[in-house]
Formats: sequence, C-alpha cells, structure tokens
Amino acid sequence: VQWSAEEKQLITSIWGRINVEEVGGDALARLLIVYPWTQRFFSNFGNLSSPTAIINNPKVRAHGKKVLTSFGDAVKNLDNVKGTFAKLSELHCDKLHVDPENFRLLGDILNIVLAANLGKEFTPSCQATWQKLVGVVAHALARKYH
Ligand code: HNI
Repeated sequence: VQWSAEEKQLITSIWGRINVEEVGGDALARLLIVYPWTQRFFSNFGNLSSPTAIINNPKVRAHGKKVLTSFGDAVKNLDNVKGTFAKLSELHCDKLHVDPENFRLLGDILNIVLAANLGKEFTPSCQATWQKLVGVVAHALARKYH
C-alpha cells in the first residue's frame, strides 16, 4: 500500500489523541457484545454474561489494551505493516485459530469507537484513512493463514 503525506499525518494525529487503555478496552468489549460468537475465543476470561459484565471485565479491558497497543505498531511502521504483523499472523492462525474475518469486524468496531470518542473531530477524511488502516492491518494479520 501507498500512504499519502496527508494520510500519514491524519493517522499520526488520530493516534496521538487515542487513550489506548480506554479505547482498546471499549473496542474489544464492543466486539464481544455486538458479535457474541467472538466470545468463544475468550472463554477463559471469566464473566461475559451481559454487556455490563463484559464492559467491566478486567481481563477484557487488559486484553483490549494489549491488542490496541500492538495495533500501534502499524501506526509506527506504516510502510511495513505486513512485516510488522508476520509473527502475530502465525500466532493467530496456528495457535489461536482465530478466523481472520474477525480482524475486519474488530477494525469496523474500532472505527465506531473512535467516532464515539472523537465526535466531530472524526471527520469523513479521518474515517476514510482509518478505514484504510484497519483494512491494511486485517490483511497483514491474515497473511500467514494457510
Ligand atoms: Ni489478538 C492475543 C494482537 C485481533 C484473539 N492478539 C493477541 C496478542 C496480541 C494480539 C499482541 C498477544 C500475543 C502474545 O501473547 O504473544 N489481535 C492483535 C491485533 C489484532 C487482534 C493487533 C487486530 C487489530 N485477536 C484479534 C481478534 C481476535 C483475537 C479479532 C478474536 C476475535 N488474540 C486473540 C486471542 C489471543 C490473542 C484469543 C490470546 C488471548 C489470551 O491471552 O488468552
């Protein structure tokens, strides 16, 4: 993929406004609530019995932070997202058996959480650029699947 100077600038500026702990936790929680079948990967996370339980589950929040922190490696390596996520792609395929469709779902959720967080600041250009980024990350994470 190619990134224009404007896109790179937008991504850096959005990333700078994100609270990784809050947004990461909210995004994973929302994924588990909106697409309940994704809960099967997290059966060892304890109570996922209701939206409130999911939102307040410390393991969900901690893992959401971990995932979004890792997503930040894409922001820092925009010109080599594939290389950056090669090992994680193998892990999610071979060890975790996560269907790569879920990377797309999480990307869409992340857009929604950002829109809710940033309000008017999340302009159509921001959304377009962020949508491109989550697509590139999902593609990179799915790349080592076989
Ligand atoms: Ni994901 C573990 C990064 C999407 C299910 N995941 C990780 C780890 C990182 C990570 C980092 C920790 C690896 C380690 O321990 O070495 N995951 C990412 C990123 C994305 C992503 C960057 C997308 C942006 N993961 C998803 C999705 C699912 C998912 C969409 C399932 C719906 N990931 C998991 C599971 C684990 C995991 C399950 C192991 C969790 C545990 O600790 O038990």
